[in-house]
Amino acid sequence: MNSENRKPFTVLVEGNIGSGKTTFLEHFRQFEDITLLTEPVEQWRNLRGWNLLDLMYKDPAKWAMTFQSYVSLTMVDMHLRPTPTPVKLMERSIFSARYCFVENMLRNGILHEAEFAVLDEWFRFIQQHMSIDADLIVYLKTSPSVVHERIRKRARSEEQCVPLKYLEDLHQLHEDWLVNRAFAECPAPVVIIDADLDLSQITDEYKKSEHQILRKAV
Ligand code: DCP
Repeated sequence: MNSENRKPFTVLVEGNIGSGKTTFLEHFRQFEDITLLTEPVEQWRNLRGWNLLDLMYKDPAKWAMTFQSYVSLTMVDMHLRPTPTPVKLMERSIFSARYCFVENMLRNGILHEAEFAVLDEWFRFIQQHMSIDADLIVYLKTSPSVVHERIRKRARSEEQCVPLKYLEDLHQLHEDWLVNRAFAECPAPVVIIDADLDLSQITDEYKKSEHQILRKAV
C-alpha cells in the first residue's frame, strides 16, 4: 500500500504504570505491517544524560512540570511520526499524559495551578493544530495492588517510592477517562483487556484484540 499518503490505523495502548503495555506491544512484533512505538520512558530517563524521571520522583514539586512538559513533546513526536506500515501501535499518548498523570499531579498538589494552566494550554493548542487522532485504544485494565507488586518486583530504581495510593489514583483516572467518560475527550473506541493475568495466561487475552488490530494491516 502507498503508506506515504495514507494515515495509518493508529492504536494507543494505555493502562496504569506496570500494566504490561510494553509486553502487549512486543506481542505484535511477530506480525508484519505494524510499526511499534515502544518505551518512551527510555527517553524520559535520558535526555542529554539527564534522568528526568528520577528528578521528578525525587523532587516532584520542583521537577513535575519539566518532566510532563518533556513527556508531551515525546508524545507529540510519536503521534506525528510517519510510519511505513498501515498500522501503528503507540505506547501511551498525549491524552493519558493530560487526563491521567497531569490531572493527578494537579489534584494532589504536585503541580501548581499556574503550571497546570501552561501544560493545559499546550495540550489544547496541540489538539487544535496537530493531527493526533487515534482509531482505537487498548486499555490494559489492572488492579492497583497487582501493579504495585509488579513495580516492586521489576525494581526500576526511580519507582521504588511509588505508593499504592498513587497507583489507586491513577487507576481511577484511567477508569474515568476510558470507562466512565468523565472527560470530554476520548479520542477513539476502547477495547478493555484484563491485564491482571500473569504472563503465562495473558497471550490468550491479547488475542482478543488481535483481529481488531490485524484486520487493518492488509
Ligand atoms: N509517567 C508519568 N507521567 C506520564 C507518563 C508516565 O509520571 N505522563 C511515569 C510513570 C512511570 C513511568 O513514567 O514511573 C513509566 O510509566 P508508563 O506507565 O508509561 O510505562 P511502564 O514502563 O510502567 O509501562 P508497562 O509496565 O505497562 O509496560
